[in-house]
Amino acid sequence: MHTDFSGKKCTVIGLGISNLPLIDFLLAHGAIVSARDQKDIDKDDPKMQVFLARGVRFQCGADYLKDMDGDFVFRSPGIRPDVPEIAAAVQNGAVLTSEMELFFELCPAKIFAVTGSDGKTTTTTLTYKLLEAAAKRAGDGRRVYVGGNIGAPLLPLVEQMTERDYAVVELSSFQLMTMQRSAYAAAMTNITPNHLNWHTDMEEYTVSKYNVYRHGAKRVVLNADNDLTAARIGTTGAEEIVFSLTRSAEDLHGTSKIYEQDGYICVNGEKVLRVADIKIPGRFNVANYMCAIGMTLGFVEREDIEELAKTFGGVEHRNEFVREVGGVKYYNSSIDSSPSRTMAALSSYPVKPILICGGRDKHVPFDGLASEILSRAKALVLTGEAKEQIFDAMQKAGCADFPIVIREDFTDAICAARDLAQSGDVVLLSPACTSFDAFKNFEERGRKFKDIVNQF
Ligand code: UMA
Repeated sequence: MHTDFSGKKCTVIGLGISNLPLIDFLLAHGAIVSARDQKDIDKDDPKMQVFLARGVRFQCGADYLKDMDGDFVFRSPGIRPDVPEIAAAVQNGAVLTSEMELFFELCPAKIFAVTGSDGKTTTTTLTYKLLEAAAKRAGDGRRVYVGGNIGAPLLPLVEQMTERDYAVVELSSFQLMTMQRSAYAAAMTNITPNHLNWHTDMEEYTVSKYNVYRHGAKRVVLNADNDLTAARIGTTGAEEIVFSLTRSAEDLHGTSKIYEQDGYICVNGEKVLRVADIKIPGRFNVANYMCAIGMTLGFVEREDIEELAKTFGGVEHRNEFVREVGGVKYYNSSIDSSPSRTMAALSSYPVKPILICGGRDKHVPFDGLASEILSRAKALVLTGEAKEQIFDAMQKAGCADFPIVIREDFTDAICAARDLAQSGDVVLLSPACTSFDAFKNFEERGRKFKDIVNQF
């Protein structure tokens, strides 16, 4: 892609986390920027005032996509590339791209990219932390960056990156769908049905994910336990590192093999990490460690992996260990805004947790969750808008003797969970609902939970 924006007309669609810093970047490189969003902008916002003063033209509301032209069109991840107005602009000669594609185009650092339906944020974070330990050990001033779908745009930092640095990027299928470049090392944690209200079908979703390596990745890390990622083994033309929670070394085929044997994660016959040393709970986190170890193979030392495993308490709001009080361990998994995520969280703990659930429902049935709660939780505390709905599902599932407490107030709900708990128990916030009935977002809900628990 041509990256000289001086005097070029650039249309930026979607004014969110990815694209606001992109506008700064384009303005700094002499572009003429038109910014569009279905939502109206707040003209009193100092950021918007700066943009207006610098000549950015805004087109918002119902007609925000109308009459699109220009040399470049940058879409937000959540906007499909084939909406008719974008297709028409491309037909008229515009280059369709995005903040992430421009980052890949310009980044001099070695890029390590992680995608997948589950576990990508944890795997991205582990990869980042391992490379950071490696950089520290090298002591030569190289820096490690982390961003992408994880929530931090990397484009604003690209001009300070050098060839010696590492950039670890989490990529979503939305971002990957139009990607024309690949990372140095690319991982797919797994591919299972997801975002099918955005993608036309499973095929489109899967092919988008494959874009993470298809444009020249040197190293590909693949999960041999998942059909759609295992299907790529032997086809990528890159160094293939395959990992599995269930298969033995003999049953794996790749340049390097990562598997579990005698309680250790092993790499090509060598014991690398004792599984019991991994502080974050859940079998899926063992797989996330395998994937991150594959991504960083040859870059990190065994001691760095062990140190991380023993100390890393998890990504904030994802099965995050908060503290232990009176022998009760409290975990915050406020990110779990759907029943399927709560079901996955419930299966992560060695003891049956006392579960705190509820919030605003996403019109997804709670029936499957209710039976999981009956078999995998010790007790249930309900709060938030959806509490009655979840309670109804529990009754349908046959909860006669199962302890359920309902509390209107979030703080009261957490106190009720504490009162139910005895030494050795786990209290888990995994709401199965969004936070929007009472909070700005899941982060605010998770922080509130931690504040309350820290006051116990
Ligand atoms: N908008 C439109 N028209 C549309 C859709 C959106 O005008 O059809 C506007 C919205 O009004 C909004 C703006 O576009 O003002 C941007 O919204 P956005 O949420 O689509 O994008 P960002 O704020 O830039 O956030 C994106 C990712 N969001 C999505 O992919 C939907 C964030 O991932 C990511 O952290 C961020 O870029 C930084 O890279 C979030 C996510 O939910 C966490 N990702 C999905 C996932 O992980 O499952 C893919």
